Amino acid sequence: MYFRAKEVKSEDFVGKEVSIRGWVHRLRRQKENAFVLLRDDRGGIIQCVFPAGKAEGLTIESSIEVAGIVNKDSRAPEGGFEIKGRSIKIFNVAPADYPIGEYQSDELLLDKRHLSLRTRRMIAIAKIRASVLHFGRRWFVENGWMEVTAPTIVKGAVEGGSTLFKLKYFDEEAYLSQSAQLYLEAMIFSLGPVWSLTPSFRAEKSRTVRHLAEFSHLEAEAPWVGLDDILKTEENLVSYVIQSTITERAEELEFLKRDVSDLKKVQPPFERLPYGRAIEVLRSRGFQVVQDDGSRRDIQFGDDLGIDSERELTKDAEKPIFVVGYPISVKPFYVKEDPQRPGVGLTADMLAPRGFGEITSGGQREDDMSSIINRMRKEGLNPDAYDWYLDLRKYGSVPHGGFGLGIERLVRWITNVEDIKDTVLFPRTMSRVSP
Ligand code: NSS
Repeated sequence: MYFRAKEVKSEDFVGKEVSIRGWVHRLRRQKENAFVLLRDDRGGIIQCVFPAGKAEGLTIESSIEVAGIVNKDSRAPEGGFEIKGRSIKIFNVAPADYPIGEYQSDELLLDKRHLSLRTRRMIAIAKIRASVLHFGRRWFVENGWMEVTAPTIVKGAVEGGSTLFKLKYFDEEAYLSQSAQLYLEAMIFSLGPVWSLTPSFRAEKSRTVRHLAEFSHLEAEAPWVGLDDILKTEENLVSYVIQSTITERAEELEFLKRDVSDLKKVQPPFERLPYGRAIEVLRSRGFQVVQDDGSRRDIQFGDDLGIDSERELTKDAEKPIFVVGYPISVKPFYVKEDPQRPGVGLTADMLAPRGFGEITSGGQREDDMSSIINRMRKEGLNPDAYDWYLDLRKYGSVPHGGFGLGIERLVRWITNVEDIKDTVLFPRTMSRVSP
């Protein structure tokens, strides 16, 4: 029987013989003894001490199996327990040129991500991400939502043509999906409230710390709901995921030096800030936008909110803020226009506090056939390309709505890492498709 480091670092194991498998994380030789920090396959670390002769030939990242007696010694790093090694079996001796050391450029760490994901920082982030996914799934299951899977090879744009990845699909042209939304909309008629976790693809031509070309998209859709129901779903889901994750991953968050006192305050309800009010706040602070020709002007009603305006709006906030009621002119064709306020969409983005910005976007969908066709035409889309989607407005259309949440955006906020590329093990961006 093999143990992991975490299990044997306990009073119960002191004096017992254990076997443990892993990799040489650090190595220090003295005249008499060799000190090996062994990293197991869940990133747990324990010191193993050998008579110097037994550790000969060992190198960083060599894979080993150690048998020995658990010993308590306050000098032992990583928690005051160690293994007095009796025997060591070497599976593979790694060459001495292991490229990941203590100080490396971010670019090198990305080029060698297949190896740098063995670092403690990446292990901690990966574990937090796993908890986010786990608790997200659990929230949906416990609240009566059904998990579904939508295709990722599609024929139509959801979020505008400029970020579509085109691909050759046998003799046709197809795209990588930007969102499962249109498919989820089809499913609510027979499956009720549904949700999915699928990769979404965006040919993002800008380099930012919050955009990926491929991201994990958590999406939900339900019949007979309005904007307010959707926002309640979002704030309940996000609060649950955060509270559960910071409890389960306290150790990892501490390793990352993430102060969780702010995150503890993330409980419903979140503020609803009307879009018009957001523009007033930004104007009162002299906020400007850069125009296409590079010149600047004051932000005004009708402008979309970009990264900088989101940062300005949330920099002092402790909890997320919903910006509600964007003009339909800055939102896609599917957003329902508020019948009481022409030009205003029944839609909201959730902005994470402290400048992290948008993590979800959702709202009520346009359920009227002629309105949605008009909106498609205004956006330059050909309604014929959406024939199956328009059938949903024809056969038993109902008020409905949903949202999409970017997992990496949420993990970035929870972990407080600067670059979204570090929230995913193998990031895809404009300049990176490998490893
Ligand atoms: O484009 S969104 O704002 N909205 C949609 O795709 C809807 N069709 C979702 C829906 O209602 N079912 O993207 C939703 C979220 C957004 O708030 C971000 O958190 C995330 O998806 N997102 C991204 N994350 C990382 N990288 C990129 N490029 C990205 N684009 C969106």
